[in-house]
Amino acid sequence: MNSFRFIHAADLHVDSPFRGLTQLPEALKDMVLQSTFAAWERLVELAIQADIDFVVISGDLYDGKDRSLKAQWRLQRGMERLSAHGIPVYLIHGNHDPLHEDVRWNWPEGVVVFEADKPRTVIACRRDGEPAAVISGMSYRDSAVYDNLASMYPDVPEQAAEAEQSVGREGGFSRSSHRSPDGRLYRIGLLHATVDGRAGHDPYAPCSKRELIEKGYDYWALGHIHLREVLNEYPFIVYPGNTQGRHVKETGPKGAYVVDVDAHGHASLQFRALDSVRWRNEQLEVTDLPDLQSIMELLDVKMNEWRQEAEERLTLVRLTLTGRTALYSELQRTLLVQQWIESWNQQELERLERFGETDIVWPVGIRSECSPDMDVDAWRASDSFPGDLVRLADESLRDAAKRDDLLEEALGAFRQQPRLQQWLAAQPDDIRNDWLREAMLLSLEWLQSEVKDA
Ligand SMILES: [Mn+2]
Repeated sequence: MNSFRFIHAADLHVDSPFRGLTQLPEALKDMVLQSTFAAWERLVELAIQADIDFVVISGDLYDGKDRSLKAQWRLQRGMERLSAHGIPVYLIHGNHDPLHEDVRWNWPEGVVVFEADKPRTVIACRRDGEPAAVISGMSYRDSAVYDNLASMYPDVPEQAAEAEQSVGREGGFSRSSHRSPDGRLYRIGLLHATVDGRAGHDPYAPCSKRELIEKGYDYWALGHIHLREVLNEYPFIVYPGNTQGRHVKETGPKGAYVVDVDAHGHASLQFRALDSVRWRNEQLEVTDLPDLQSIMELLDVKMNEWRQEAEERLTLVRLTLTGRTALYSELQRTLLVQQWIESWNQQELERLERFGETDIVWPVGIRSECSPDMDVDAWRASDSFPGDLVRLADESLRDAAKRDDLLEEALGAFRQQPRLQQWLAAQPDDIRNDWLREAMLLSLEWLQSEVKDA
């Protein structure tokens, strides 16, 4: 077997619209909107700098079925750079960018798009023309594919590749594709699929890990699940994750794998970050903090820590304050969180606008899940008025109709105001639950202090 090096990427989602970032200042919104394009350009740069033999992309290059021209054009420019450097790209289309008749596009020489009718198999060569791998792949024709595609992939891909060559289908750049010295080629399967079912993901092209292992391939280059994960080694079954996080549930570094395969078929994977905007979802424990000043200090310290970790990138962070604190009602009353955000954001805008810094850390939501410093469970178990209050709140949190009745009663005064009424009606369940829980805790805290004072 010949040693070689390739990049495995998936789920580029170029030109993602990033809806729901209306609160962001324009300059930051621009950085976010550019980020999926930027990740692609970094991928191209990485392929050129790291002396890659070829690139594989396992679906969802575009975010939408009707790819924007802008997205196609930026991909085209990158493909041209790779082509000029003699680096072929093997790609399939997934559920976000199915390969239907209206989206034909002429890529430069060296770009191989696997069709949607059935799996195809090609031989990928090193840049010196030596054969390296045999690659099977298949695109989606529609945005929902429920067939097990993996089961259709050839069991002996070398034979399938030979058959395709005999009818003139060649992969990458046309090169002499004689066999490697020991007649063995590294087997790669490009597949956009859900392996072993995943909660919260469309079960497209379902298959099992066991089945992929038994297929006899060396490396399953998967796409679809945006969370990076190596499901198995020998054979490798790999989700590289998306190249750029698109919302607060896609946290942490995002990028692609550089895979080195040696002459014995041993692979080593190296993750390389390609993102320019990084998402975080962080909980801050405030239990032991003595006063409001120390909470603000903690917020500042953490934000600056995340700035360091992001290495020049923009960080968008969702913050949740947690823990039991004697400062509970003070936190609510002073609107500390809002006041801290205003001063933090002011500082960040200044860094961006006056000094042109890009390593901005911006809160995209902050909430408090703190509870007062008291034993709610003890009250819950007690035969008392506060006990009734806790149990009523529990019950209403389980029963949405009951909860809404309570809120309706408490917030009745706002109904006179059409816009307020509209806003109230639009609030989702989790916000309503927060209100109810907070009302219960504040009442409980007040009741408890009354008892103490008496
Ligand atoms: Mn995707």
